Amino acid sequence: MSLPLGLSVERIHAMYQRMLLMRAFDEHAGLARRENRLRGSVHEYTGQEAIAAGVCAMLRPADYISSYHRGHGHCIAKGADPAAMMLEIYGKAGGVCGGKGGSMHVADFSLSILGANGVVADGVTIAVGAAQAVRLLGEERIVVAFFGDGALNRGPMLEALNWAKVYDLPILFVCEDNGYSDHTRTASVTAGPGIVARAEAFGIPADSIDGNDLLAVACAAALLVGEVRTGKGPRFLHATTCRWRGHLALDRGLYRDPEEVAGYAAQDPIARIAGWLLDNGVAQATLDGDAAAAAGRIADAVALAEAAPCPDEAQLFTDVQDAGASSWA
Ligand SMILES: Cc1ncc(C[n+]2csc(CCOP(=O)(O)OP(=O)(O)O)c2C)c(N)n1
Ligand SMILES: [Mg+2]
Repeated sequence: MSLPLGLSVERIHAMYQRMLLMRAFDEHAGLARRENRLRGSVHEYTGQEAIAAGVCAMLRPADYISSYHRGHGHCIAKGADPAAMMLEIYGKAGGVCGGKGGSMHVADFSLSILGANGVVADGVTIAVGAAQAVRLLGEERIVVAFFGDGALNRGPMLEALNWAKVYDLPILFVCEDNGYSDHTRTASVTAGPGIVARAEAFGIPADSIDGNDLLAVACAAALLVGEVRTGKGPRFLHATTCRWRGHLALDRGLYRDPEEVAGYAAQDPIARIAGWLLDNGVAQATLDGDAAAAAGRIADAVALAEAAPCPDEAQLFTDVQDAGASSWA
C-alpha cells in the first residue's frame, strides 16, 4: 500500500511501538500512584497516544517541544528514556531531572524537550519564547507546543497565538481536545464557534482531525511541520481524542457518564492502528511481541524506580532556583 508524505508501514509500525510504551508507562504510573507507591500528581495520557506519536515522528532531534500536565507521552514520543522518567516521577536519584521535578516537570534539554508544565497554557508561552529565540539565533529547528482544550480559555494562550503570528514564528500548536478541563466539560465554559476559529481569528491556518487515528495525525503533522519548517509561519492542529482515566490518577472521574467512558474503547488509537498494521502485512505475532516488549521494559523501569535511592541531601539545592536557600538551612 502506498502512503503519502514519506510515510511507510515501517514508520507507522515504529509509531505504534512508541504508543505501546506510552500506554504501558502511564498504566503503571497511574497504578503506582493509586497504590501510594509514589507521590505527587500523575495525569495519565491513556487514550491520547496517537497525537504525540504522530506529531513527534515528524520532528528532528533538534526540534523543541513543550508540554503540559499530561506530558509523559510527549516525552516518550520525543525519545526520552522511560526508565529515567519513571525514576523522576518516583522522585528518585537518576531521574531525568535528578528526581526533583516529578511528573509535571519532566524535561530533557538534551532531546530538546522543554518540559511538562503544571500551569495551564504556560508551556505554550514558553514554546513561543523558544520559537522567538530560534528566529533571533537563525537556527534550523522548529517548535511544537502541546496543550489541552482547557488552555484555550486562558489569557496567556491568546497572547501566545497573537505573538506567534505577529512574528510569523516557526511553531506548530497542537491542541489535544479530550472535551474536559479537569472535572468540567470544556464546551460548557467556552464561548464562540470553537477551537479552530480561535486560531483562525489570529490569522493562523488551523486543521481539525480525529486524534485517535494515527494515520490522520501523522499525515496532518507531516504537512503542517513541513509548512512551519519552510518558513510559512505558525500552524495549528486541533486533534479530538478521549481521556480514558480521571483527570489524574486519584480521580475516579465519576462526573462522567459511564456509557460515554465505555464508548472510548471503540476509539482506542492503539487497537485501531494495530488493525491497520495487520491489514498491511505485519504479523499478529509481531504485534504481540511489541506489546510484550513494551510491558517488559516498563515493568523493569518500575522495579528500578522502586529500588532506587532518593536524591542525596547534599543535592537538595543544586539545579533548583535557590533564592532564599541559605535562610532555609
Ligand atoms: C493557571 C491554572 N489554572 C488552573 C489549574 C488547575 N487545572 C489543572 S489541569 C486543568 C484543566 C486542564 O484541561 P486541559 O487543558 O483540557 O487538559 P486535560 O487535563 O484535559 O488534558 C486545570 C483547570 C492550573 N493547573 N493552572
Ligand atoms: Mg482537556
